[in-house]
Amino acid sequence: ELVPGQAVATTDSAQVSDARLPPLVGIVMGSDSDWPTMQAAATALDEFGVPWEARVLSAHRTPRAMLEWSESAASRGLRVVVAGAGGAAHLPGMVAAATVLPVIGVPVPLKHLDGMDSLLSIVQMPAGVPVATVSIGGARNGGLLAVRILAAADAGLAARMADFQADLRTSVAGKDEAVRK
Ligand code: RP5
Repeated sequence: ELVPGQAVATTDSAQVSDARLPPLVGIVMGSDSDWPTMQAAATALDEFGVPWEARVLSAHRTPRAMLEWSESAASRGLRVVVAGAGGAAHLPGMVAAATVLPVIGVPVPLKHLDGMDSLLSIVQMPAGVPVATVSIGGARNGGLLAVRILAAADAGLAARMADFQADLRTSVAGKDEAVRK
């Protein structure tokens, strides 16, 4: 059974956070080696009860499958894509080229270049094809940004985001209290 938090096993594997709900967010990555980074996006979505699916689709190694998934994403009910890749990280941009959905790019750091290669590959998109790039390894923010995009048309989700932000304020206030003198 597909359970959130499990490693993505093959290029054909798919995961959903709740099999009863159709996924609203597609999490795609160029390799299963990206999953330890990308899992944070899934965790953030789970915290807000947003159903997601995850796929391994490579812009370079499985270009046709990547395009097929991207071109059908909106009609299948997805509303946002979080796409992560490392190195010559063309996946987020290629997905953005093949869908009308908003695409959030996550630069995955590899052992060389500290993820700067991934960042620059994702962030430097040509005019007309936007990818909203988060920080290197910033998959949690990628998930949270996806929640915010969905929350723009979902009052319940917006209220949960407001609660989340209030918790952040409380957390920082507690830390301030602990160290200030
Ligand atoms: C990229 O190459 C993937 O997104 C991954 O970050 C990187 C390394 O892939 P593997 O070594 O796991 O095949 O396309």
